Amino acid sequence: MKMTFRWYGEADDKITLEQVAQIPGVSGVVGCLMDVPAGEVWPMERILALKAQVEARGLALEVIESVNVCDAIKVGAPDRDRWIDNYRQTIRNLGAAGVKVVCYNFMPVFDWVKSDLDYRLPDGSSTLAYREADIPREPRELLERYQADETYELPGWEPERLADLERLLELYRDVDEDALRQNLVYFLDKIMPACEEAGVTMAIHPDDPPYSVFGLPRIMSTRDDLDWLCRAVPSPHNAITLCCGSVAERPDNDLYAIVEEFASRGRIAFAHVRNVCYLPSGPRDFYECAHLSSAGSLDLWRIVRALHDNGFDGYIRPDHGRMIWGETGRPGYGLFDRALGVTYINGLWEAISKDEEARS
Ligand SMILES: [Mn+2]
Repeated sequence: MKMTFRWYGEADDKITLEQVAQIPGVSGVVGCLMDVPAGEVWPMERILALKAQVEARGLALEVIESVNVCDAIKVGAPDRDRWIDNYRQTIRNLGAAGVKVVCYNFMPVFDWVKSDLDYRLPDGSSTLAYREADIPREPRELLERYQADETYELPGWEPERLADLERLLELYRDVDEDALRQNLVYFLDKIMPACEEAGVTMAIHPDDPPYSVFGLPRIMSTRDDLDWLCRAVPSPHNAITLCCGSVAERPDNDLYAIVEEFASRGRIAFAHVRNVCYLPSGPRDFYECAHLSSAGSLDLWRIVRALHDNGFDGYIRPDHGRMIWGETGRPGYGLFDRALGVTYINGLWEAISKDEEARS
């Protein structure tokens, strides 16, 4: 297990690399180039500059989140091969710089949906929440809500892309789940040889939330979806980002069984470990709580044990944290609560490992 921490880069993150390096037990940064538009090639010199910056702090740059897949590839547009060529070149560049895992998603239009970005908990902390009754009927209304506060800069919600919302929705009008599945396999089949050559593993992030929102197709929501993709593209370079929170946002997903199964099959390249707290207001309502098991609805000890006992040796990171201790910034991506998450997950891992050693 290699513990990492997501960092958006000097221009886009209030958190410094020095702060990340001071979190005990973090060996690497999950990096990205926020300003390269989806579809364009990530320039080699930019990747190397980021790597040098990260390594100067004693951290590794082996995971990227995300290299976004552009809409032309997702909808299977006539010119998609041109964009796939670009993606392939980005993979080659990243591999040459020592990157091992690329996290991406294949969700149409919205990378994630929440009803609240500033949901207040009784202890005064603030977090993200999803309350179905509060998700507007029209996607535009949700975006307006997000954009009302200009301090929110949300990954996956690039302003230029959002300005084009109507055009985007139109683009997906004839794309049903089957078409989206075919487009995903087409994309992966085309890039797998480059991944194999470059030593880069593609790790798909499950849908967040794991069901259709605004009538758009979703194809990475359940155990069977993950299984389908592993079989459709059997290369070991086609793998999963097991995001515990996203999977558990659908209570009929058996998260622990999914972690056990895909870890033992060697298909989890990257794990996002977090907790959620289900709300009584609706079967799909929840907020993102502290990582600690007793703070929410998930058993983090069971999750970490399922990874550990099934031979998981990939990258792991804490996921969204609350805003605590007066911190402000990118919703879900403050320093303090995620750092607590790192320490907690490392503690669980140490206890589980030493228990096993003591027994053997
Ligand atoms: Mn995640």
